[in-house]
Amino acid sequence: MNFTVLPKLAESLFIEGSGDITDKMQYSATVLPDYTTNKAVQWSISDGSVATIDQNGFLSPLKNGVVTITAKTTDGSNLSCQKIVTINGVKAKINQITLNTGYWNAPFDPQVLDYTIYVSKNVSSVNFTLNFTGGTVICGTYGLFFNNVAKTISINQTSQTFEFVRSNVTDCLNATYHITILKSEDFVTEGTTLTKYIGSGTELTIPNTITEINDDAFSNIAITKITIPNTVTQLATNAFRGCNHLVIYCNTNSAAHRFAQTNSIPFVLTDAVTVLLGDANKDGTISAYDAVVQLALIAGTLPADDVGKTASDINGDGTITAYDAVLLLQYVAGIETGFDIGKSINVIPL
Ligand SMILES: [Ca+2]
Ligand SMILES: [Ca+2]
Repeated sequence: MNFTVLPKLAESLFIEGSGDITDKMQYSATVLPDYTTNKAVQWSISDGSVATIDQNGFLSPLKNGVVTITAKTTDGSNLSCQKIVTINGVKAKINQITLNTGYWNAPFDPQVLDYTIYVSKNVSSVNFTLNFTGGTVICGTYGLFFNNVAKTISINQTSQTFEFVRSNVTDCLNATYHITILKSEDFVTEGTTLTKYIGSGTELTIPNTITEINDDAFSNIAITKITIPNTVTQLATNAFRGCNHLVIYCNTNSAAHRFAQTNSIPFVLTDAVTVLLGDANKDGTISAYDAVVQLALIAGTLPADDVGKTASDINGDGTITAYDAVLLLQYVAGIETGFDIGKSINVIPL
């Protein structure tokens, strides 16, 4: 005996979600009975100039008004359900505000009305460019702005707040955006965390008041050298995103040293000591006395330090032996040894 399992069709459908909204809203459609095989629905809206709805039921108001949204089953049952939605309090939007300089505390979002922008302390004017459709945008004494046309505004004080009033948009409330321009030191901080570098230098030293460096603090700028003090104990992975020619200057075993190693960024250890190869007693000259020191190091009668040990190991095999002393004495006697005795070497104290 053969059984054929037939799909269970929807028998009823209703829309869940508010009928009175002021902002975006996601609607859902409940399809019954629960064991309906295909519960997918298709969404539509009566007036696309008032609001839009996507196929996840996500409604985005464009202006105030009344719309009817419809959910329709797609399983062949041909059921549909409608809901009347009244939209109130929609604010007119500026789609984008850009400046020719500065660092925004947050990315521009048409729904967010207040921002702070940090500019370098020697900036005397900025160009605002606004993008909007219909209506007007007026900013204080600077008057009317035109869509996508840059306007230059003087920045005379350390901190200036500009009010952009978006108005005359049909069936929308006016919106007032506030943008504060803050003249800042090149290193913008929050507490002791460095959030952004806004200067134009290419060789920088992080102030020793900084303990943390945030993601993108230096992203995509042309710095070639940065000195990071030991006070910095945390560096975010993407602090130097896109800084392709960067060399980090730091101390051995500092957070910056580990960061450079982990992220394969070239580094220079600034606490390295320069010593002449062969100068076992570190007095700046090579003499027969250095061979005496070498022998004392071998005998253990003189305490060894990393710099002296490295300077004493003429052939660089990792140990100090009588052979190293012989090479040194040959050098003192003017005999060519084939080793770089007398040349500067860098030693990192451990
Ligand atoms: Ca010496
Ligand atoms: Ca040796």
